[in-house]
Amino acid sequence: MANKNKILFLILFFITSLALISFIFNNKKISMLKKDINILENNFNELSENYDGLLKKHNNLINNVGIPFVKTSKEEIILNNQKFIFKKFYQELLGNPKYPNSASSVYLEPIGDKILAASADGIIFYFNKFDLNQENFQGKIIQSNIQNIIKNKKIFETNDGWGIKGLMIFQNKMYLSFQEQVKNNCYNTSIIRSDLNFNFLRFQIFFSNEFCVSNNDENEDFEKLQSGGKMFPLDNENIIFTHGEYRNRYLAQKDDNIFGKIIKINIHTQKYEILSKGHRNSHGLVYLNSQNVILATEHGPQGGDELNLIKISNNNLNNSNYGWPQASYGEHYGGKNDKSNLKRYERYPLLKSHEKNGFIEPLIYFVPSIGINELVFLSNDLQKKLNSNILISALGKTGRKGNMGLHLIEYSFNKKNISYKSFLPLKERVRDIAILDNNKIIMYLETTGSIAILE
Ligand SMILES: [Ca+2]
Repeated sequence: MANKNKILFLILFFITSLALISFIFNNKKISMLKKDINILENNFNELSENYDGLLKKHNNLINNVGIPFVKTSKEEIILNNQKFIFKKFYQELLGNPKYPNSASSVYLEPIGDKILAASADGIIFYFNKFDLNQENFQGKIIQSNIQNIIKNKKIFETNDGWGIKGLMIFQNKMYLSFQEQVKNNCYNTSIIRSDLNFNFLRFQIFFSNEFCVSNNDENEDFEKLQSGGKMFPLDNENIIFTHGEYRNRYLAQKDDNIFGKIIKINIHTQKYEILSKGHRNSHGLVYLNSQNVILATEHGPQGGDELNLIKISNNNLNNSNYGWPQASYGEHYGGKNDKSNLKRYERYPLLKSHEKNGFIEPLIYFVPSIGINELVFLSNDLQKKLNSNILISALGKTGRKGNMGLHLIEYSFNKKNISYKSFLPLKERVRDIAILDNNKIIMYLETTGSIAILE
C-alpha cells in the first residue's frame, strides 16, 4: 500500500512539476513574444511616421517646386513618309496611374501659350508651350479644392483604374470627369468644373446623374475602367460627353440611363439628352462643326475596337444605335471556348454584323484590339502634310501589333470611305494627344510618365 502511495505521489509530483515548468516556460515565451510584438509595433509606427513624413515632403515638393521635366531624347522620325522631330520630357514625381503597369497618367489641353495638365489623381499644373524648346522645365502647380469636392477618395490614392477620366477647357472654364461614388458602393461618371484661374481652381459639381451601378452586384460584372468620361464642346450652350457602361452591358441598350451612351449636356441648365446608344467605353471624342457629326473611338472587349461616326441631325435614338453589347467584332474575354462565358454569350451574343442586326456599323474596327483611345481631327496644315485627317492614340500592351503608338486614318466625308494610312509605334501607352499651333502634336506617354512632342 505504502509503496503504491509513494508511486502515486511521485507520479503526481512529476506531473505537477512538468505543468509548473511548462507554465513558467510558456509564460517566458509569451513575455518574449509580447516584447517582440512591442518592438514590431514600434518599428511599424516609426515606418508609418516616416511614410507620412515622406508623403508630406513629396506633396510639399510638388506644391512648392512643381513638377520638373527633363528632356531625355530627341530623334528624327518618319510618319507617313514625312520627317518629324520627336522629343520626350520625363518626370518622376507623379504617380497613381490609371493603369497599374504605367508610371502616371496625365491629360493635356493647350490654351493660348499655355498647356494645362491634369493627372489621374487630381494634380493640376501648367507650363508654357515654349518650355518644350528647353532642355528642362517646371510644371507649375495650380492649387484647388478638388480633394474636398470629389467624394470618391480612391481617385487620389489608387493606381488600379480609379481616376480623372477627362479634361476639357471650354469658355474659360475647366471641366474634369471622374468616377464618382454617388451612393454607398454605387458609381457613375460625374463632372466638376471651375472658372479657369492659374492660382486656384474652385471646383463645383457640374454634372452628376443619380443613376449609378453597384460594384458588388452578383448578377452583373463591374469594371471601373469602362467609365468613358471624354468631353468635347458642341456649341455655345452645350457639350458632348461619353459615359461608359462599367461592364453592366445591358444598360447600353436601355434608354432610361446614360450608361453606354454619348450625351449632350446644356452647360447652363445641366439638362441632358442622349445622342447615341450601344457604346461600350469611349475615350476619344470630337465634334466636327463643318460636317455636324461626332467621331468617337470605342474600346472593344477582346478585339472589336471601333471608330464610329455619329450624325447629330438624326436625333432619333432608333437611328443612333451602335450595337453594343448585341453586335461587336470582338469576343468576351476568354472567348467562346471559355465555359464561364456561356451565359454571357446567351445574354450578349456579340453578333458579327452591325448592319444586318439593325445597328450602325463602325467606320473601321480593329481585331485584335489596339487599345483605341484618344482621337484628334487634324488641322489643315497637318492634314496636308500627313495626307490624313484623323489621328488616334493607342494604349494596350507591349509586343502587340498596333498597340502603344499613333494611328493615322483618312476619312472622306464626300465619298464616305475610310483608308487606314500609317502606324507609328512609340512603345508607350499614349494616354492623351492634342494639336499645338496647328502643326505640332503633343502627347502624354504614360508607360514612363513623359510629355512628348512631334514637330
Ligand atoms: Ca459598335
